[in-house]
Amino acid sequence: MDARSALDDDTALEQAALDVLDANWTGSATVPSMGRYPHQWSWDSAFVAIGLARRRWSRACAELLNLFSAQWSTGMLPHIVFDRAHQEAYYPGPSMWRSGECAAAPRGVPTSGLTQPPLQACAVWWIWRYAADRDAALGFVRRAWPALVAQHDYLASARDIGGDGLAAIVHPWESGLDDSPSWDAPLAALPMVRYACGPEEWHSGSRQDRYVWLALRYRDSGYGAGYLRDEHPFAVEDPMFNGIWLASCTALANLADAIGTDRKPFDEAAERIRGGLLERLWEDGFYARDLRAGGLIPVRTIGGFGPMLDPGMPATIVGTLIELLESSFLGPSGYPVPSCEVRALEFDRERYWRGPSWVNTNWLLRQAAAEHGLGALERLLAAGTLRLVRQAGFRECFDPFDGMGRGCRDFSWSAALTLDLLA
Ligand code: 9WN
Repeated sequence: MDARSALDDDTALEQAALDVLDANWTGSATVPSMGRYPHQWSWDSAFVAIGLARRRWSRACAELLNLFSAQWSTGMLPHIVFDRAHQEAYYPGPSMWRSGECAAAPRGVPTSGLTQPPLQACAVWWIWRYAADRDAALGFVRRAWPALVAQHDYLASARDIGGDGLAAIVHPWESGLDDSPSWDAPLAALPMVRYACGPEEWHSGSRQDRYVWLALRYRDSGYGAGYLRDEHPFAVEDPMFNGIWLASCTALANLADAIGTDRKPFDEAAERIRGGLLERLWEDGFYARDLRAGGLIPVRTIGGFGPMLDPGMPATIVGTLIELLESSFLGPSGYPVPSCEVRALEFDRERYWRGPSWVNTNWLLRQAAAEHGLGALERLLAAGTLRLVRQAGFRECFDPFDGMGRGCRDFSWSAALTLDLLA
C-alpha cells in the first residue's frame, strides 16, 4: 500500500481499510496478513472485531465465534487457530504444537497450546454497544458468554501461578509483545539443554531457539497446569496482559447486566486484579514481574501502560503514568507511542516490539485515555495513529521517529483499528 495521497481522504482510507479486511477474510476468520500470518490469531481477532463492529457487525460476531469454537476444555483460548489450507506455512505450525494429542484441545481444528492477551470480552462489549439490532446483539452476547466466562476462569485458576490474583504468561508469545526487552532476562536465564525431540543441539541459543524450546517443554508436559505452576521455567506477570484482563472483567460485569446475570463476581475479579497490579507490579511505573527469578524486570515498555485501561485505576497512578508517557515515550516527531522507552539501552527503532510504534497499542492507550477523561491525549493518539497509516499504509508497525512502515503490509489490526478511529 503506497497510495499515499489517496489515503488523505477519510472515505478513501475507510475503503482501503475495508478492502484489506475483506482480502484477509478466509470465510471464517480474518488472518493478520495473508503472507506472513495465514491463520487466526486470538488478540488480532479481538482488534478486528472491534474495528468491524460499526461497519460489518455480523462478521465481527463470526470472527469471535470462530475463535471460541477452538477453545480448549480448560477454558484456554489458543493464540493461533490454524487454517488447514496453509498448515505449515507458518512456523511453528500444527506439527510442532500437536494439539490433537492433548485431550483438552478441540477436536478437528489444530491450534497452538498458548494463549494471548484476553481482549475478547472487550470486543464482545464493543459489538454489543454498537449493534443496530438489539435482539441480535442479545443473542450474540448469550452465545459468547460461556466462552468468555470459561476463559476468565482458566486465567484465574491455571494462570494464577504467583497466587496473588494476577495471571502469569508462560511464554513471550503469550504477551502479544513477542520480542519486548521485558523478556530478555527471563529468556537468558532459561536452562537451555539438549532436547530429545528438538534439534540435535541448540547451537546459537538464539531468541527463536529459546521460544521453541520453551514451547516444546510445555507441550511435552501434556500442556498441564501442574507443570506450569511447579516446573515451567518461564512465568511472568505482565502489566499489559493483566491490564487487558482487568478491562475484560469490567466488560464482563457490564455484559452480565446486559444479559441479566450477576455482575458481582466480575467486579470482584476486577478489584482483585487491580490490587495485584498495584501491590505487585507498581514501583515508579508498572513493570513485569519475573516469578522464577523473583523481582520486577526494570525495563520500561508500552506494556507498562496496560493497567491504565482500568477505569478504576487511582488518579495519582494515572497521573504518574501520563508524566512518564510524556517524558520518556512521546517525542517531538508527533508520531505516537514507541513500544519501548526511547532512552532505554534496549530501544531499537527497527525491531518489532523493541521500539516501533504499533496501531494496536496506540489504540489501547487512546482507549485508556478515554476511560480517564484525558481528551487531549485521546485526540493526540488518534491523530498520530491516523497520520502513520495515511503516510505508510496499513503496515504491521512503524518507525517511531519518521513514521516509515515496517513489517508486513495490509496488516489486519492496523486496518481494523483505523476504521474505529475514523468512526
Ligand atoms: C507469534 C500475529 C501475531 C501478533 C503478535 C505479534 C506476532 C507472532 C510472530 O504476530 O507474533 O504469535 O510470529 O511473531 O508479535 O502480537 O498477534 O499478528
